[in-house]
Amino acid sequence: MSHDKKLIDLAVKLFSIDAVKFGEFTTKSGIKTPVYFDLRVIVSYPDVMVSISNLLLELAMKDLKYDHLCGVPYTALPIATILSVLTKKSMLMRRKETKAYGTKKSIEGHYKAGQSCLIVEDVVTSGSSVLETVRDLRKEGLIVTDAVIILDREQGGSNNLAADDVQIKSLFSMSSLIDILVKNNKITEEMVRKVKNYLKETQAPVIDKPLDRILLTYEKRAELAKNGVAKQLFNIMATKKTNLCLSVDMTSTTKILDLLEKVGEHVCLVKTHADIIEDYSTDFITRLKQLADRFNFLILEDRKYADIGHTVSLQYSKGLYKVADWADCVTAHSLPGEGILKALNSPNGVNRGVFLLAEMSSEGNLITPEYREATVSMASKYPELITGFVCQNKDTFKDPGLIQLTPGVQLESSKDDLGQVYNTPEKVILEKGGDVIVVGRGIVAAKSPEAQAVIYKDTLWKCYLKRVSGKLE
Ligand code: 5BU
Repeated sequence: MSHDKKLIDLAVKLFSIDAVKFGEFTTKSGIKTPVYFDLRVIVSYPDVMVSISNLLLELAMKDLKYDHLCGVPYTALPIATILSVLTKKSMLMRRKETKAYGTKKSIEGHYKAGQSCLIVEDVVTSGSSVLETVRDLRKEGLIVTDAVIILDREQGGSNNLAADDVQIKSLFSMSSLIDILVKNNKITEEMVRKVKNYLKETQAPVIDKPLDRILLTYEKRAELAKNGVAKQLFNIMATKKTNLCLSVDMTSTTKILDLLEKVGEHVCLVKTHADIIEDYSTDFITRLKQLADRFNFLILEDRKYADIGHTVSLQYSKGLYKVADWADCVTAHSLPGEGILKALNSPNGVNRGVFLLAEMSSEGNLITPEYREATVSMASKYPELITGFVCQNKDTFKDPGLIQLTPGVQLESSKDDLGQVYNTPEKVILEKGGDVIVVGRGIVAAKSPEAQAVIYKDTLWKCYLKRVSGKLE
């Protein structure tokens, strides 16, 4: 049988098993479409899987050289498996989520950097799914230049991929498929017209880009936040036009309260270290809360919990400080594992949050990139509890509903005598992705803390506005 005849048979078969549907559908990204592909169903039809694999081999893969094959999860996995068996080339598998435990690898299988890998995918629309897989493979040092596809929707995918040096070869394009189907009386001329119009209208690449948190406003991010404290904090920042968190690292309650009287209106968050205060009392907390209400700021107790869950739950709610009673949010290390998050889970359903430490600002700290990633993946299981991460880099996490709290900031880059490293507001907001910026001694130790707080507030806010305008240069 000729290749053309085989393609016609396959197209008709895909239509008959509802892998290709016509009508009115809405895609994941909310776009209306008259044609819908769902190739997941092919696993129920071994004959279809065999014809697809053979045709990919004969038409798309003939001239390609590669050491490994990798299917884009998940629909293409069975096809990649068959192709691996037929070509006797080894297969690699990409995990969608990096494991928090065990090998932590995103690519499974045996390979060496410098080897090449061919991508197998079912349907390409914008090309973004293929690109995700390509990026992970390239991160491992694998060379990826080609992808074979069952169906190209002709909506910008091949251009997007070519821009990233990936060439695609597909069995069908949207046009060739509807051509076959109309000739075989499966769809009407009217439907062909509809599909062609739709293709014309959706020619601009419709890349399903994840929302880039760095470019989103705090108002928008408040809508996306899943933790109540994060939502509140984003809203406070947007209303008060400040992303300044003041770290009141002072040992006297009078000094702290006096300072907050003066600068409360300029900050969105006040960060405490209750255990450095020499005259701590419940009266102090009452007055701190009154200031928080009057000036509309939240309170973060920077306790950096780091023990087993049981101990942390006692540290959080009992003892001298009874932090759970008054702090909107606290900081915690991920080191002990998930138990710590269970221990900090909102007491009696009160609105509380946790900033997990994913990185530190101090020189020579022992946090590794793997630890940082595992911290973020641990947090993803507690979306309602996690307010954000204390971290130093924008790549640490993507979720626009979470807050990047960045300490180690002064107007000039410098260091203190005990390992603290300071970056400038421009650097932490524009380059490093900081959302809420922690300033301690930069304000507290200034001659006029009030005047200094205004300078920090204005500088930090300008940097934020510049960042969300997208005009970084
Ligand atoms: P500074 O005076 O601006 O250096 O104060 C910074 C504050 O932030 C201080 O309270 C630290 O305990 C806190 N901090 C930090 O500096 N670096 C970190 O990585 C973390 C917290 Br986590």
